[in-house]
Amino acid sequence: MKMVFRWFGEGNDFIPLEHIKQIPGVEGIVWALHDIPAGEVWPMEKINEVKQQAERLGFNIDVVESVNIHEDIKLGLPTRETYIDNYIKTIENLAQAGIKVICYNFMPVFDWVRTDLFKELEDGSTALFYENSKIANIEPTDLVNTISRNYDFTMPGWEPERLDYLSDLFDQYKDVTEEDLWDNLHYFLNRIIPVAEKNGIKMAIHPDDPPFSVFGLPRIITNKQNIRRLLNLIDSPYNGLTLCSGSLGASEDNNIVEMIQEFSDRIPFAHIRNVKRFENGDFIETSHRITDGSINIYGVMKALYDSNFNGYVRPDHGRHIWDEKCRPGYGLYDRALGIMYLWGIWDSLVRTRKETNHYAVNQ
Ligand code: DNO
Repeated sequence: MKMVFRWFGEGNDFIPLEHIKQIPGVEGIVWALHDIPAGEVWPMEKINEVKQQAERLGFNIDVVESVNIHEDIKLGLPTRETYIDNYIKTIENLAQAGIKVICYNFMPVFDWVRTDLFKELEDGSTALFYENSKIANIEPTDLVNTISRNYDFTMPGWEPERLDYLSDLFDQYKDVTEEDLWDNLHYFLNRIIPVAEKNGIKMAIHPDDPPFSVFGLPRIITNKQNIRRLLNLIDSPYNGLTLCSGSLGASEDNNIVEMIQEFSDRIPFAHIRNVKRFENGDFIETSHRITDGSINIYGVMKALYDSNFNGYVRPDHGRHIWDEKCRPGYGLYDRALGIMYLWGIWDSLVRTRKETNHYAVNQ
């Protein structure tokens, strides 16, 4: 397991790389060029700039999250050709800089959706929260205005180029069914997976967050059956999955451990975090600890370990604790605690296997 940490870039993240360096066992940063709109080519100079910043502290930049997909590709419009050509150019540029994994998603309009970014937990910390009844009674534009317009930074997944044309986008998706979305994803993969293969980059699709339709938009990367379908669309190790325990875990029908057991050889990258689900379908993000949420984080780590997982893992959204001023979900403190929890489980699995082998040898 290679531990990595998401960082939003110089001048765009509250956390200096020097602080990330002090978290035990972090080998690389997970990054993106957040100022390049979806659909445009990522220029070599800008990629190299991040590489230099990271390498100064001994970090790799092997994992990119995300190269976002232009809506015209998801909608299957004729204009998708140019955007796919640009995507291919970006893959080639990233390969030149040594990138190994590209995380992306295929969610229409919105990436992740929550109703409250700073909901208080019992311990006084705050975290991202999803409230079913609120979604049922709010217009998407109002949600955007209450959630994401209050900051002087752009949140990933809520970039201005999506939000400024919200009602047009909703109109365009009016007649797009889940099957249309599958077709458009298949078309996109047919063009990019051969390029990814040639360039040694694994494409790792992120599941939909939450894993069900929101505001009537189609969503397809939501459960085991659909992930199997995605991986079978093109049966190549370069067509992979970002296993996100928190996104998939927001639905009680998803058994993450079983998914890892079935798909382990197609998971180059994992996001590990916990969420607490409520009976009415609401959910809140919690600490990574197994007892704080609904997800069997120990089981997730053990399933990865048992499959000899050698990919990249990052802690995912944390709570906001100790009065930290940070991006929602992306503070330093709780994600660092999360890492130590993940290492704790991992190291004891390694230790147990060693001791068992030793015992067996000495019998
Ligand atoms: C939110 C993230 C997502 C994720 C994308 C991957 O915090 O988990 O924005 O990066 O869905 O493409």
